[in-house]
Amino acid sequence: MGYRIAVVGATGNVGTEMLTILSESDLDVEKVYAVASRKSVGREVSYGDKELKCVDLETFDFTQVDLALMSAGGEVSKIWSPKIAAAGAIVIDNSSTWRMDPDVPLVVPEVNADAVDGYKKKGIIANPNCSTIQMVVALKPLHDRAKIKRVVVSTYQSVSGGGKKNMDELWLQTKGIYSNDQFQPVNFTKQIAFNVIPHIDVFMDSGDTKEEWKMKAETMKILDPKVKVSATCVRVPTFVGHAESINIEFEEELSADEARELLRISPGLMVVDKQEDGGYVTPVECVGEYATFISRIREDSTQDNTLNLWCVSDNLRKGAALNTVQIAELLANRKLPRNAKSKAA
Ligand code: 2RA
Repeated sequence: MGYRIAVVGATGNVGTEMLTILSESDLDVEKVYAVASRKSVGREVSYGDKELKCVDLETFDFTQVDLALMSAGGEVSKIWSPKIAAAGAIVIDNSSTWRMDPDVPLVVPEVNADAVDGYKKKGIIANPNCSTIQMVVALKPLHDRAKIKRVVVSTYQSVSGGGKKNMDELWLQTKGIYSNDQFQPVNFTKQIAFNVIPHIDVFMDSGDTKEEWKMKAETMKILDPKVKVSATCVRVPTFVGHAESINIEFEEELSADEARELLRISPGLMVVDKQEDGGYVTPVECVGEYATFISRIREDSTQDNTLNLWCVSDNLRKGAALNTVQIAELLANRKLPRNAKSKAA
């Protein structure tokens, strides 16, 4: 008997990706439910070559599923993830709500797969922030080889990270500029079309934004609490695909050549790195891909034991939906039992 899975937030950017990736996964799936808010009940969503009708989160019986893949926003997760766990299902939650809870594992399978066993505490596993996931997949093999002291990262984050409404606004602003229509930013603080905005999520007392704090705190929880991270997170006018410029200082010497060969053989990564026109990956090329791409690997001539690299990944896939399904696959490989509270267990 396969797993019965609820995708909660099935009509959002990440929810639709989770359904697609589930349909492509080797996971033994018996039944998938598309769960959404009341306003989307009855709406059809694609699950591979099938169509699923959305059912109502408020009335759905979660004792009939073994896993709930959540991407419905922080407020919904705060209320519903514990409720769903209490119904006996294991929740893999994409919001930031549970990530720093000491009783909730924060998991990137290529980095800290064994942490997934911590799900037994609260029945909840947290999926990290998209910009954190792609970075730690790249950092992990380098950290194991030469022990990372400090990371300085600048991100170039596509608007899809903020949901469909942001994608619609970029499109409208771009059209507005070409057609000389006047427009006022709605979801963004300033014009995003043909512009970049150094502000994602809210500002904190430190002067960092919460997105920058997430990259710091989550990397310490997933990879190593001793690794120092300084982040600047920027919204750029692309639709899908986050890019990052990463400067990494190591305890030990690590040449660019050695790093390149190490990354080339590491899980979840694809190295495209030639010092020539087009010898690197750009966000439009990562869309729909599972891999995190690494380019521009080079020594930092201004500081010993320090490398620079460029990291690009589909923020809706590895940054969210794919990592979530990979965590589900980890649980299945660990023979996760079916929901004991199901009537037909
Ligand atoms: C963003 N990382 O890009 C945040 C949330 N997905 O908007």
